[in-house]
Amino acid sequence: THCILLGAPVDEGQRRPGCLMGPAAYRTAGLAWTLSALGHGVEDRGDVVPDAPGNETCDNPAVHALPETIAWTNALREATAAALADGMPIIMGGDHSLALGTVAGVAQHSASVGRPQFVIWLDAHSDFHTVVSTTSGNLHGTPMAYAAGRDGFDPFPPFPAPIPGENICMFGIRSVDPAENAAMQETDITVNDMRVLDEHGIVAPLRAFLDRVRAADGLLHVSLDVDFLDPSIAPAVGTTVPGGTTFREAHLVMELLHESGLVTSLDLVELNPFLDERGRTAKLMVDLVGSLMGRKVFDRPTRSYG
Ligand code: DIR
Ligand code: MN
Ligand code: MN
Ligand code: MN
Repeated sequence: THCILLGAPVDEGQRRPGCLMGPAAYRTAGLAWTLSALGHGVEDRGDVVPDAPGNETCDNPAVHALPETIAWTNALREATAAALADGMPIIMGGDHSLALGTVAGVAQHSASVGRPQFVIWLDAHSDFHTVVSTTSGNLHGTPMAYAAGRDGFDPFPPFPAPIPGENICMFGIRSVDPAENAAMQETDITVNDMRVLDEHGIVAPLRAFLDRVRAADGLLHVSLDVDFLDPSIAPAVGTTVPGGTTFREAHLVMELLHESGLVTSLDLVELNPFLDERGRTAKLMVDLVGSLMGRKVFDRPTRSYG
């Protein structure tokens, strides 16, 4: 696989500074080296640079950094679509608002090649707010709703080709606000919350979704939020939620995704390297990418997570 690294130092989608250091942390933790050691080609296109923000406004006074987020959305949509034409984009975030742009970029590419788009959302949160419904005002809580074509995104550019609910699968969910929950009930999105994973494990729910992607010859975008993982193994994220996936559950997700051969793009989001020590969470995220890209249990280098 030709892997294309895109830095997305987006920090405006929430209010705890530090996600802007994410791309540097992934580079420092050896993401490129990990991919080349697995036999992949690696091209680091550097950090995406947005245009200067405009002066857009909206009716919800809670909303934070709207013009900056729109500027990132436009820049990341174009960078992701361009990278998909050349290989497999791996977006090194940055907070999750970057997915407003990356998922739109995949949608643009998907329309141009005539293949349906699928998304797997690995997150504690459903990120299904709109600009209108968000009470925190943090736009990192909105990208899944934008991609699903919900109303309430003025003055964002229209999402290129809204993704049908059947093509969206959420995994690891355990924190959903009431307005998000109400809106999700109206969709066909598959929500594999932690309760589902407790009961059925990772394998059956994930295989069921991957079978649908394969049958449709779809493009599969993976959006991996650090808080998908339990905070005990991945503390470097601003919005920790107890009861997340374990080390082995997370690697198993990645291994199954690799075996499927279906993944065409990847977001790594919400890492705040300022919140832990010695790059522990960054290193874990890089190792998870290793599993996603073909590393087997017996290939894993010995490494301390302390
Ligand atoms: C909460 C938290 N639902 C909000 N969201 C996210 O602010 O809208 N935290 N995505 O990571
Ligand atoms: Mn998220
Ligand atoms: Mn989250
Ligand atoms: Mn938030």
